[in-house]
Amino acid sequence: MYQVYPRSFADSDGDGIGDLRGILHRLDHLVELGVDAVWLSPVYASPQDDNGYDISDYQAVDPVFGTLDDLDELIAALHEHGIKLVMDLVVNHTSDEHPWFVESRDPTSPKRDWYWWRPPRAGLAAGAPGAEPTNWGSFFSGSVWELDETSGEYYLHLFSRKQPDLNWENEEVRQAVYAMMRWWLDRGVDGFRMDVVNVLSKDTSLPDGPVHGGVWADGSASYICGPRIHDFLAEMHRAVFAGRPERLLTVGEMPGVTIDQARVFTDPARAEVDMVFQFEHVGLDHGPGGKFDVRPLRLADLKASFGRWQAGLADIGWNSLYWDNHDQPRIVSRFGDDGHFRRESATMLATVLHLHRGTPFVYQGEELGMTNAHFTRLDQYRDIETLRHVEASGSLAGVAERGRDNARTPMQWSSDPNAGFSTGTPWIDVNENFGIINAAAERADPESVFHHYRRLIALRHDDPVVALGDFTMLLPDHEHVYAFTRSWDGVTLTVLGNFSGSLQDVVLDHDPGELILSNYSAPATTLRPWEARVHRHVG
Ligand code: ISL
Repeated sequence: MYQVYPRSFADSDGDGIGDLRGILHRLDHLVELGVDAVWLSPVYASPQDDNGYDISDYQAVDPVFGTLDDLDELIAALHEHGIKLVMDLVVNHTSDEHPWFVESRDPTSPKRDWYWWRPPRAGLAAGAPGAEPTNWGSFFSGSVWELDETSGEYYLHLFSRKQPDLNWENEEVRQAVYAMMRWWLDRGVDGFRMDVVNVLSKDTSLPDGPVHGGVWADGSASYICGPRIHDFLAEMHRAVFAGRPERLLTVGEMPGVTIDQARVFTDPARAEVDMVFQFEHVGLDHGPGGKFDVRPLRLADLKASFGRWQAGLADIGWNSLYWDNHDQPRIVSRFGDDGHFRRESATMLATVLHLHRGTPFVYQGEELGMTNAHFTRLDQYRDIETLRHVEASGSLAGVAERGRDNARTPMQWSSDPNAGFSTGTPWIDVNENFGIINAAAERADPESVFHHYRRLIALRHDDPVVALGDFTMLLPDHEHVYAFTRSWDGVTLTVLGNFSGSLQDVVLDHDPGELILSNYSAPATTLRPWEARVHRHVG
């Protein structure tokens, strides 16, 4: 599955912002790569406070991205190539400019209950310090509560103040969302990636949370996998997906989800979602201060984490596999070496991830080995999470390593001006390295990151052991080498990845068989810097 972040993919009309016709012009790239499905980040009508994750009309395309006709054309064109289209479903919150919320601001409106409106804390006046109904902090810094002066009540927003949370306790809210989802399926889309879908159900008593330092508390115990989440997802499945003849796909984005919960969410017998995006492996290099508190990764921790998820979802459920998306820094800069060994480390990381059991996701540009932005000035950043964090903390520490804009610089198509992304001024700076790292150069070089991704995708399509094989972790304590096997029907793949820039000797206690894929051309016994190898043994 390939994720397109439309704002940064390809701009067809020169306004500096990517759009649907831009994607249509670049379909060859996806076809050549061999992807089965595209996940399209939001293109709905939106004030763009959080780049489209703040939706003001679920059934319209934002003019910045094009029209509904363009989207129909994109769906048809993808389908002609056998590629499915999965839309982003953002229904924990709407935009504050959505007509539902505009109506809800009136305390006498029937839509008042569609959102979480609460009076100030008992004994305190609206707007007084500490008068917020709970002490919870927002994902984007500050309180989760915003005061509406007109009614003197607060509304809940786990994300920005322009993203009020819908009240999923309200039956009409749920039915309105399901109707909207059916409308998209009837239009031909093949499923949904569901934004923060495990926070839909809140503890309605809204208790205060523990303070771990800083002003605002952690309210997550009241909304991560809350009391009615399984009921809601099962109901959604019955109302939207059950009985449809098409093969549809759902993946729920679930920060804080545990393996035990993921087994329940993805148990086919329960019919909730097909897979979840879990966050454990992308939190291993966070310090106690959170994502901007940068710590080095210990490879043994990564292996322990993935190993637990592989074992935990082996018999029931299914894993998603990802390094990158529009919220994460670039993996080659994060766990690899984006300097001298960029090609080697990007291809090694891809090999290790893609040969796990589960459905791999490729985020646009990952297949080119695109790197972090390496921005140096605050005025280069656009992301609301980053800007709010810098405002609240007064510091840029960790932002260059962890800011979400690392993933959001324009797709590097060629060495033309603006990397061939736009003829106008891009909404965010193009990474300075586009002259060297770009799709045209990658396609021309048979040993490139792009062609390695293509080979990994082809291997998954051609050899059933990749999709179906059992997973066994080897060398769990080795500090630099990631090693595992996959077995199915008498075939065993052995996968080795060197997570270091130095030579590593590996002793295996089985014959790994023929070398079928590697990121080095000449054979050798010792693993070279960032080398990846896939061996295949039959019998
Ligand atoms: O990006 C993050 C890392 O700090 C997460 O906290 C992220 O906000 C969380 O994973 C939820 O992400 C999704 O919902 C957000 C949106 O900003 C993200 O882009 C989206 O992927 C609110 O809709």
